Amino acid sequence: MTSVLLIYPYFNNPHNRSSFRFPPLGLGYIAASLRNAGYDVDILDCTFMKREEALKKAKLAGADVVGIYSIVTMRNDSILFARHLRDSCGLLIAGGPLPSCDPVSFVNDFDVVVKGEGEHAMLELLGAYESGNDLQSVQGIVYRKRDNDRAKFSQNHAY
Ligand code: B12
Repeated sequence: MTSVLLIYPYFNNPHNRSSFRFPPLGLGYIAASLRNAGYDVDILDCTFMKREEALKKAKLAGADVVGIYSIVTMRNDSILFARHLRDSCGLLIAGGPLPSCDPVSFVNDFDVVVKGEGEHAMLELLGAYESGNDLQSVQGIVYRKRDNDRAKFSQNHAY
């Protein structure tokens, strides 16, 4: 069955003395939803890692499908992971608060951007990926369509 890696590209600043740390709740929800459907899912939480180590782990995981979280402070790192994994996975998906409100700035580096909640959208995307179907039927996503070598955006509205 298709394997999935979900990445939380937050790197804690070693000078940060605060004892508050926040696990990637949204990715946990998505992982639960996919695991309930029988998928093999791992979460890579980079909070206490160094970039080099995290990039290596992500590549070694060898997942078919990679989903990466982003907010404004994680934008550069989410794109760094996407470029690093571009050629080693079958489907690269961006999600979270920033891709939800600015999807177009992610479509060059990702195959698909999910707008809003990811639990159901990821299930639909995995279904389309496994059956080789067009993404046209998946609601709430933005992706690049190639039409006679001209790239154009397609936006499937969920609401
Ligand atoms: C709690 C919270 C915090 C906490 C903890 C953050 C954490 N790591 O959990 C604290 C206080 C630390 C925090 C800090 C900051 N936060 Co804050 N935070 C929130 C808040 C209120 C809730 C986040 C949450 O837990 N949501 C619930 C989970 C279940 O939802 P979720 O993470 O969004 O995930 C769902 C979807 O986004 C989607 N999804 C998520 N990831 C992925 C991945 C894929 C592949 C897919 C397909 C889908 C997907 O599916 C998930 C499940 O439905 C949101 C506002 C909000 N209402 O969402 C702001 C919010 C995320 N924070 C924001 C900001 C700006 C910050 C700070 C930069 C503030 C600052 N100036 O310091 C810092 C950054 C911290 C950092 N780590 O870099 C912004 C992000 C804006 C943006 N567009 O990027 C938000 C949206 C608030 C806002 N409206 O401005 N934050």
